[in-house]
Amino acid sequence: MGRCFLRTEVVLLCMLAVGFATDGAVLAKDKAPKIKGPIVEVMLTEYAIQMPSSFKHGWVTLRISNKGDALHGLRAQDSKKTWELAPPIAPGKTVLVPIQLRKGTFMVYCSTAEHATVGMQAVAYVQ
Ligand SMILES: [Cu+2]
Repeated sequence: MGRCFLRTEVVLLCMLAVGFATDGAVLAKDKAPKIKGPIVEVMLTEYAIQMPSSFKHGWVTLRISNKGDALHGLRAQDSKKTWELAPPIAPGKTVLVPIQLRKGTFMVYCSTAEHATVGMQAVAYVQ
């Protein structure tokens, strides 16, 4: 049932796979996004990610807002896989991303340039 794409980088994006499973991945602007489960606010700035650190497994909808002045994207990874949660989002824009969380520990980080190395990363614990 999982669909996988091999991106140009080292990103292996597997929808409906173990860990973060995305429902239709990132939503097109012209489509009304499906909201599943509780909405979780994720705020991206230079250079930090503000979001809760612990989650309950199951569906949540990430409301990812770029409150900064640069492009920021969002990826998650565990020891085996990387998931593209949102491609680079323009400053001032917000996207809704429904995802199904599985139990585990995930590193969440910005996919733009070297932002992760200067602080745009967080850890998400899913129980
Ligand atoms: Cu960034």
